[in-house]
Amino acid sequence: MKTDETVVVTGVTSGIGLACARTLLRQGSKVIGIGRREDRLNALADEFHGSFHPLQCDVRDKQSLNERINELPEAFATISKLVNAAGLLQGHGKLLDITDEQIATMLDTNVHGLINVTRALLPRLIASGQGHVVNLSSIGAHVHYQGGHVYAASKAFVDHFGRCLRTELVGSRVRLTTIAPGKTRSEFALVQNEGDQARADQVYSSLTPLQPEDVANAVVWALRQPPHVNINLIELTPADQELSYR
Ligand code: 8X3
Repeated sequence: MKTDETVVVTGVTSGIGLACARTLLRQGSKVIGIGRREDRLNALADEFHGSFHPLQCDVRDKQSLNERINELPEAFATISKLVNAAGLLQGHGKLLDITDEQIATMLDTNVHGLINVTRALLPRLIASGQGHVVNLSSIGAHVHYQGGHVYAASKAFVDHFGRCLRTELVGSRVRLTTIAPGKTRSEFALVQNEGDQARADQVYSSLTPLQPEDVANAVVWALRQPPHVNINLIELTPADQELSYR
């Protein structure tokens, strides 16, 4: 399927963001990938030459983000879709067990970063006449569990921010979808555990986790609905993920 759309994907260098980018590129979309790791961005640009534009940037850095977006080459300047996939969890335990720095990193990335990218791109999405924002939230936004605190609440922000933004987008031809996945095997657990692979593996030891591609399928399905259909929310989890703490 060849499309003429250009999609911005944040968090594109790993996990769900990467799976979304790969699925969209294989379907013929052009993708602008926002991420911090230059080597991985360049590898994608080599693999999808001409269809993938690397935008090396930290979503927390609003000024640099806006500058880089304003410098986009003509072939990638008309943007109609945004997938906000950048997000992270850092640390373990109760609220007093995590550091100020971990709290700031999660809030700056999951909340401010998502706001920065959305505000930077919204004028282009509106101008396209076929805009769509897909925000990656989490099952953690819908259930409460011990140890959730800052991360889960940051994802509840994503959920509620999306619902409110959707009300002001009605009539603008910009649709908005929230995707709330459960445990998904990716570098997410490695980041949470500061690179400790054994501890990261434990996160998925009691179940068969979602793969990033499972979540990407939901994202792309929502994007591919006819223009009169807005998918508001998709919540998906591993079949064997415990939800009794709802
Ligand atoms: C993380 C998913 O199930 O670990 O977004 O809370 S879960």
